[in-house]
Amino acid sequence: MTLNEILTSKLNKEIKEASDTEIYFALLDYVKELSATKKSTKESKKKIYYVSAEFLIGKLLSNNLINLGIYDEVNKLLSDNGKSLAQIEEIEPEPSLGNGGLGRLAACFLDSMASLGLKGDGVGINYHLGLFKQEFENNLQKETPNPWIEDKSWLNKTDVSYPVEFGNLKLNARMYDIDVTGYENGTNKLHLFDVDSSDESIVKDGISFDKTDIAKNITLFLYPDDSDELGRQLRIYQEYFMVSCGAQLIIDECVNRGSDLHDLYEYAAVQINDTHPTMIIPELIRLLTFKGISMDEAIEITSKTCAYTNHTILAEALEKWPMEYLEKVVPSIVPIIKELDKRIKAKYKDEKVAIIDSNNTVHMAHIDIHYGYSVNGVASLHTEILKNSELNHFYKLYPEKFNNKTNGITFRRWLLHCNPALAALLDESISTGYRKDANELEKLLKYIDDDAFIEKLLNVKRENKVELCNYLKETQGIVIDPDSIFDTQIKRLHEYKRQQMNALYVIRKYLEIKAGAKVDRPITIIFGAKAAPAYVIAKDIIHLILCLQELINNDPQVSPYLKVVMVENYNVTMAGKLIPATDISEQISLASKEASGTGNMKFMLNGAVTLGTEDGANVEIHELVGDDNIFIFGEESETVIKHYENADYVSKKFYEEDETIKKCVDFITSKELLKIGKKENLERLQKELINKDWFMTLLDFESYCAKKEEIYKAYEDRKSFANKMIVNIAKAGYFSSDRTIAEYNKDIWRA
Ligand code: 26V
Repeated sequence: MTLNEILTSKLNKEIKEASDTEIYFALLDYVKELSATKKSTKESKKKIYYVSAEFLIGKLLSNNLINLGIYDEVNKLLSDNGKSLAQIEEIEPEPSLGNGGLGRLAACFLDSMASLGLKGDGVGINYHLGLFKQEFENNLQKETPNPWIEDKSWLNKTDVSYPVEFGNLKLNARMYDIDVTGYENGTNKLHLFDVDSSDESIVKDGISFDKTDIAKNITLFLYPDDSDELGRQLRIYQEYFMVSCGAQLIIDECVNRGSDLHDLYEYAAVQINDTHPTMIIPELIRLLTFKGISMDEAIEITSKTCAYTNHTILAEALEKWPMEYLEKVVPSIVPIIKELDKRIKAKYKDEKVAIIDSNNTVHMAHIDIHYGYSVNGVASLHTEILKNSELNHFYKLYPEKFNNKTNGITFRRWLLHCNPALAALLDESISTGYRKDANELEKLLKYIDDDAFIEKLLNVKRENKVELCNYLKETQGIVIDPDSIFDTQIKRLHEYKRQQMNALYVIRKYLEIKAGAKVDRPITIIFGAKAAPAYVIAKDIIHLILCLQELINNDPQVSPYLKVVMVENYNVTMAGKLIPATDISEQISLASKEASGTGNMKFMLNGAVTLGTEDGANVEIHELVGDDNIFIFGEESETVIKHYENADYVSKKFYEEDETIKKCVDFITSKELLKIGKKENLERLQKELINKDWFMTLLDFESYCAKKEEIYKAYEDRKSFANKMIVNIAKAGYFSSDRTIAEYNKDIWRA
């Protein structure tokens, strides 16, 4: 049957006569049928289980069409019939099953495992409402539920179900599967566990709900508010729910494939994505002993099966649970955690490596490090910091466990899908080999100084900017100039990522323009960020940015030269539109704090030039592109770490001694801003910057502003800037998640 016949028969009418919604559901159906026919190419004994509380998969239709090799055909058929695939994509709801980088990484990894033909499935939770939807009201963030599951969706209900027992209740879990299509390769699965008793109707007033009704709420939201005790306990319920289902599934599947469980590690490699799935270790041990295996052996088997990835060194993000919570919620694994701790205490006297500390608090990462066979960081600087400072006590015990796996991104979504114009230019210039082997992007280097190529590349960028302008105008009523410089910072709102530093630059520029300074070319500073609902200062920073947007964009003296745009509800879909249109990629975290970053890689691949600190994977980007093709500023990680050790950074000194800093910080509570914003929020943020500034914004502010002026100036030499774009694209191949996954498989999983 031809594609036309298939769709027509599913629609029961001609494509011309069908609505976009009907076509969307017909394609959904067709893609699901087609992906079910694809088998993993590599027939190995071992299967990888990537266990993660987050899979930020984003919309799937176009990506699946690309991976199944039918995107162009579908696109053409639709346009021949007067329909637009882009329009149809708008109908698909975005599943927001992650917070940011960690969840998106998991999604890229699933794509790469399938694309490399590895047998590797994801295990997670089927959050009905995912991460909240962000709305702006009175220049403040408001959270509302974000439903994504429809009668017909990518989810396939299965008959697989497992009991999960908590302290005070027993739930019956059901498995749902989403197909993960590989790029011209086999299909794997993302297994998402759920309960039939989940009840969205208990959500009232924004995103608040009864946190005690576990049977109804356990799969409602991603990370419910953990600022209170009930929220934190609900998180333990969710985590145990996920890993208990995962462990039961792994054991069942391995037995079905021939394991006698004594050799489980030959059949399964379990990758623990941050500490959220850590309880899979005691749970596997519990289940193995339940099957008659001795405690000693169960521990050994589990340790040879599980590997841990660390994604942050921020102390507040490393999970620690009071023993009394675990006793209440997951009593069946408490004796095992105590046994694991007892063995460590018998071996090592150092309190710092204990699992249960003297306050009776359980350190989840310590379980992973002692009882997993691999510990990896996500960029080379991050891994070095883990080895030399954060986890040094453990590194001394187990040097052989520590390894680095620099993050990557899937080029299917972050190039082929989000930037078809650039992909077409690459096809025409270096042929299509880079689609399978990202290192072939280096062939682009021969176009340096090639005027004809440069013109085409700049045209692609300009087309993408125009497209973004149209989209923002239509969807958010925001008007921006495609001939301005697009300078973009999109990522979760966190003080360490320092959106506040960018906002202070905006203030500085605003004051300069007000005072008569000339700007060579208009600048558009774009932000996109969600703040955790209980993270007060992060929400204050959003408030400041929104107030600046209102002030500046309505000031006829300034707005022709400077615009601020804060996009609402920044998500994967929005990232796919912003990144291809961006000129300057803001990666300005305080050195040592951003484990890797992956947005930095997406921007580079799409021809944006980085303005950043020597942090996370920026360091590796810098090494690859060289000094001329990146704009680096700020204190280095070693200096920053010393400041923390000596507790000698005093932000107030910078505020008092530097006139410009003082002027910018004072402006936060100027009469102009107080007319627009809320005094309480703006004052709180200002005080935080003057008296605390834990992430040293004022320390780097001067060098940041100087670099920003330098990159804006460099932009004016269009040819030389285009050469920088070329080098960035050409060197991005290293950051393909196919490379990352190949390394995980070679060094850790060996599947
Ligand atoms: C979590 C939390 C939760 C409590 C409040 C403070 C806080 C701060 C940070 C986090 C991050 C948790 C882990 C995480 O998402 N890490 C990110 O992982 C990405 C993929 O490896 C990496 O690129 C990012 O640099 C890293 O921040």
